[in-house]
Amino acid sequence: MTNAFAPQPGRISNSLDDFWMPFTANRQFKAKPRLLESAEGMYFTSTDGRQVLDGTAGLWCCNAGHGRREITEAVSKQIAKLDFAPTFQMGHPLPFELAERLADIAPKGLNKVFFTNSGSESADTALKIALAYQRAIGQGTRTRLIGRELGYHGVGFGGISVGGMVNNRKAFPALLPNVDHLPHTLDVQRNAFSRGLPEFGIEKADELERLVTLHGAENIAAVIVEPMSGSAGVILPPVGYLQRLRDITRKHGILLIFDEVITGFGRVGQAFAAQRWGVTPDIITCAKGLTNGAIPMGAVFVAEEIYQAFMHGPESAIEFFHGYTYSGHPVACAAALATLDIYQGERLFERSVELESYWQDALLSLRDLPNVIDIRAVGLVGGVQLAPSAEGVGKRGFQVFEQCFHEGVMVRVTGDTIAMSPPLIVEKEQIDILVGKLADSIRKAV
Ligand code: PXG
Ligand code: PLP
Repeated sequence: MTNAFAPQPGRISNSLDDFWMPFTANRQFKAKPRLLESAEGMYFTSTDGRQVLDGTAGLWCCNAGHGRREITEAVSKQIAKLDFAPTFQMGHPLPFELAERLADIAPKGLNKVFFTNSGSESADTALKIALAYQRAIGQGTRTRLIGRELGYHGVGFGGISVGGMVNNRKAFPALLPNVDHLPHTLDVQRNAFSRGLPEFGIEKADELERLVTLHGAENIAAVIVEPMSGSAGVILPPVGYLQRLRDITRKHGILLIFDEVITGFGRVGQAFAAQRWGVTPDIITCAKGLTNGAIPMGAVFVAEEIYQAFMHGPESAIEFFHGYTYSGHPVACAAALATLDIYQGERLFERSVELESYWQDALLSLRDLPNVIDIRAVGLVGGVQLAPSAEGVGKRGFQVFEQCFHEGVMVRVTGDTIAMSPPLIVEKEQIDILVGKLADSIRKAV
């Protein structure tokens, strides 16, 4: 039993034993915990009273920074006024208002919004909409889904089936049938230390033509990709790649889904990556930044034509047999509305473009440090890839991550790549601190 908390009146025990932590080395963590107790602006405070600069917006969530009073107040007011109301054959005003606000900032034409509670639920919802849409338009043979190697679409069975991170899949052999994968676009050999989008790799999109030939266009429902892969270590789309995917999917009647759970809400410079890179998919998934991480919520944006394809049959018929108890939860909606007000009032989406070149310079200054083999940065997201140590993949990365936390900055590690995505309110001096501490930690790692 580990006692990690300062004893507090009323707490039954100070043990860490009973919480089965997600995506965590539980035994290692509980032996040497990293616990956060409060947060304000760009900083967490740890349970041992240290200030920790947030280099990852929590877990890619808190784009407006922490402790935003506007969100706290909106949530408190809403929970007192209407704590819950069903949205199955009932309604309340907030999700309608929120959907309209979201449609305003989404790429043109993606103006119908289905609410979920997480990115995983958004991904599974998007896949189900795609399959049901193809049936609705008389294309019922289109049952195949195509994801991409190294893709992350959450942890539902749909998401791990189209996802391409092997550890998330390998213990679960009974995945969705009829799935295939495009190759990933990480190419350190040709693209290392690119500034912005990598020059090489557009031809990886042509693999979709090969899959169409292999499976038959008439059997493929949708392609799902992250416009920029976050979880797998910040993998950027090569120049022209997303447009090529758009051209091929359109040519063959295949829906294109962008999973923007990380890239949504200003991470790469506009509201959505689709807008930053000028490619409009048929469906967009999001979560995280939608409520600034304060209350769980996700959403799926759908093109008008897709929604309309469902609006047939008797008016009394439910058009889509899908939904979550908490779809459009009033408290989550209130959090999202307050969050959008902040994003717009403080022009935070624009800020990640304004700071982009400073951010890229700062990160690229690490290129000559020991073991740094690639640096990738766009908007306010960056990845620093280290060579694996002799002890095995991920060891060096974890050591740097732990050292960073010790030095007072929180970064994210995946394999041997350090990923960073500071809140969009970050100041240049804080970028310097973040990158400086990361540099120190890389130097200290063996
Ligand atoms: N799609 C994408 C593109 C994501 O990045 C999800 C779906 C799932 O969202 P939920 O809310 O169900 O977790 C995500 C989530 C990491 C990390 O390692 C990334 C995510 C979650 C946790 C850790 O960087 N992305
Ligand atoms: N399991 C059971 C037994 C349920 O009754 C429900 C919803 O009513 C669910 C799962 C799904 O829960 P949610 O709608 O929160 O996803």
